[in-house]
Amino acid sequence: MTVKKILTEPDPFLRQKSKPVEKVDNDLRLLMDDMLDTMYNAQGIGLAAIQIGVPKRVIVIDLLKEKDKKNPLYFVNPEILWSSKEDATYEEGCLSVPGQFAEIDRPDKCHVRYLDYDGNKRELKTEGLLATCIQHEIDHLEGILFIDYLSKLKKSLITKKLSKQKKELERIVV
Ligand code: GNR
Ligand code: NI
Repeated sequence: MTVKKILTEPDPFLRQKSKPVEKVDNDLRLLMDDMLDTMYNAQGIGLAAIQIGVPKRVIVIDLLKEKDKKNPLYFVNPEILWSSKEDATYEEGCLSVPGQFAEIDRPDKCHVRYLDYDGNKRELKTEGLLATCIQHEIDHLEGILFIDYLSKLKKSLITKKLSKQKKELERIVV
């Protein structure tokens, strides 16, 4: 169980497409455990493996509805089978886009097929925040960030701000 470093925009790694997992084995479960630790530590509700530098199609989510009661969900090779025509709007943030938030429209409901922590095939019907979060995480597997849905101007303001912050941090650390 280890808290890993979360990659932040702009980082070319975040733009790469993650590869399907061939087998859910103990090594993969160790990765999922580390992802969960990293996510809880950063107080996020979801994390994709690519955010800690591993280009595999693995997602963890915990909406943390009840305080002090963990309810982790694991999705390996998730696929969206169906999504609703109706959209929902949520204020999204991303651990890889620190300190930035924006309202994003996505389908309100979606059905996903995936493998769970034990490698069993599963399907889940989701709506609301869980549906939004799964879609946000599946986007990471394709190298997509929520800021890609904003206007060119808004997006470039955010990336400029983040690269400036990064350069300043590097200057201090090095
Ligand atoms: O912690 C997170 N909150 C969040 C809020 C609205 C929509 C999506 C998310 S996911 C985000 C964590 C993260 O960056 N996952 O990739
Ligand atoms: Ni994210």
